[in-house]
Amino acid sequence: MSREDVVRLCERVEGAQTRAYAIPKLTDEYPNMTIGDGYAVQLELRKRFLAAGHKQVGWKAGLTSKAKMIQMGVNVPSIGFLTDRMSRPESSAISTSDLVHPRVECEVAFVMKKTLQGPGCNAADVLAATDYVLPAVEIIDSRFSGFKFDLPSVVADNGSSARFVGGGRARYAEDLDLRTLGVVMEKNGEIVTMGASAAVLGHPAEAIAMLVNILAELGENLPAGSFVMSGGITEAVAVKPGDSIVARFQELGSVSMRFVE
Ligand code: OOG
Ligand code: MG
Repeated sequence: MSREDVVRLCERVEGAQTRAYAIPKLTDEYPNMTIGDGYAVQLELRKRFLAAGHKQVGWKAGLTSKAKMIQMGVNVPSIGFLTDRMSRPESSAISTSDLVHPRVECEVAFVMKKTLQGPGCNAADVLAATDYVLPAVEIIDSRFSGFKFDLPSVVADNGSSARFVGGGRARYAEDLDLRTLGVVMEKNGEIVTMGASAAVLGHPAEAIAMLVNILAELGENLPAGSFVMSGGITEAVAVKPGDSIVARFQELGSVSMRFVE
C-alpha cells in the first residue's frame, strides 16, 4: 500500500473516530490490504494524535480470547495504542454521543515497572516487569458499519479503541493466580456475561508478551510506566444511554460506570 493510501485511510479512520460516524470496512476499497498495512495506518493515526497533544499512556492487546475471536470472526490477536483522552474515571457518566457502536468488555490491566523489548518476550518476563495489575473495562467502538470487518481494518481503526476505565483494587501479580480470576459483568443489575481470566491466551501475561513481540516487529518497545490492557475476557456487550455497568472481578474488586446521551 502506498504512503498516499496510508494517509488517505488514516484520515478516513480519524474522521470516523473523532466525529463518530460509521464507515465501510477499509478492505472493501483495498481488498489486498494486509495486517502490516493496517499497522501503517494505525501508526499514522498515533502520530497525528500525538502531534495534536494527546499523550500515549500505554497499549492494549485485542482479540486474545476465543470468545472475542469468534464474535469478531478473526483468528489472530491485534494491538492498539491508548491515550490520556480515552481514559475515564471510575463510576463516571460516559457520553455515547461521541461514539458509534459502544460495547463494554472486562479486562485485566497491567502497569509496568520495567521496559520490555521483544522479540522472544514470554509471560515470565512480563510478570517480572509488572508493577501491579488492576481490573479495567474497555469501551470499544468499532467504526465499521454493520460490524463487518476483518483484521487489517480493525488494526487500522486502532483495535476499536475508544474509552477505558481502570479501578477496583490494584494488586501485585505475584499475590494472585492470574489464570483463574472469575469476572462477572452486570448491566442494569442483571448478569449479562461472565468468564475467567484464562480465556485470554491461557494467562493474561501471555497476551502482554504477545503485544511486546508485535511491538518489536513494529520497531518499538513497551516502556516502563505503561498501562496495558490484556484483552477482553468475555464477549463485548452493547451499551446505550441509561445503561449502568458493574464489572466484578474476583480478587480485584469492581469497576462501574454509566452511559448517558
Ligand atoms: C476489536 C477490539 C478487540 C479485545 O479486547 O479483544 C479488543 C473489536 O472487538 O472491535 O479490544
Ligand atoms: Mg479490549
